[in-house]
Amino acid sequence: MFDPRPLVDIATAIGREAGALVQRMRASAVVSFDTKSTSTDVVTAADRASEQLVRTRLSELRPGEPVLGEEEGGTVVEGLTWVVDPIDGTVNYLYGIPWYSVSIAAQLDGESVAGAVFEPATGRMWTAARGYGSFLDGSPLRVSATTELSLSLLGYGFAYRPERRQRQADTWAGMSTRVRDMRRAGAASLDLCSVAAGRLDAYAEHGLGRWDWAAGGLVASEAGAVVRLPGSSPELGQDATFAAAPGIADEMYDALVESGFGKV
Ligand code: LIP
Repeated sequence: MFDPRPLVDIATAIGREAGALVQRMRASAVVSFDTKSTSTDVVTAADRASEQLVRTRLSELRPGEPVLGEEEGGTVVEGLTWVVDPIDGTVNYLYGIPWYSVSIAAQLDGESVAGAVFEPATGRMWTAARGYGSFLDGSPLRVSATTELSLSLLGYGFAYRPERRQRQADTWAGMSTRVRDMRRAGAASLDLCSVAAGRLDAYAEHGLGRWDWAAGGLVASEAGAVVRLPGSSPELGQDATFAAAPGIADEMYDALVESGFGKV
């Protein structure tokens, strides 16, 4: 039987190396930076250097295996593909908010089998291997036991494009009276890990890249979360990512649909 755990070890080791580089570079990397899809969608020299380090190390440790990365692109193939977000939460990184990660996943035929989400600012390491559970610094993770929607804490996000943000804001306004409270933390990989740890009861967002959810989605599902990845739930929207504790997953899903989440 295929054992993905050695792939977690590789993702963990490389994630730490890239995270150390990201931290070393921060003072200079945030002085001048480029933008991508909009003027608020930033990319720094640290994003690029981190992805280059990950690619170089993967070519040494796993020669010939393809890589899909946020900054240099790539494609997911049949067989094994490495999926990399060199800095997830780049705006947080730019502002010095210590909530960003280096996210590295291994996908088999497009499905995550191993993942590591490393927090350079704190040194925390989130890991998961399909069928073997998920962990924070080696301690097992389990989602919250929440069963009441009105007592749940919902994580969410916004796209970069202004015209979509207004529609998203309308949805989040509709949800605000149906849950305990809401958090917009700015790093999808860590939002998904937060669901795994019970720090959020649910999380939903549109428009994420595969690199944003590839590792964190596995951490969440291996901790017992109900996870719906882009393309799996048309009612939530073709590019929706959703994760929730099982006790509220159906109710949260329905509430999001009723609030118009599927139409943003
Ligand atoms: C970010 C995501 C976040 C989303 C941001 C952005 P990046 O990824 O982690 O959840 O709301 O718009 O996509 O760009 O920092 O890698």
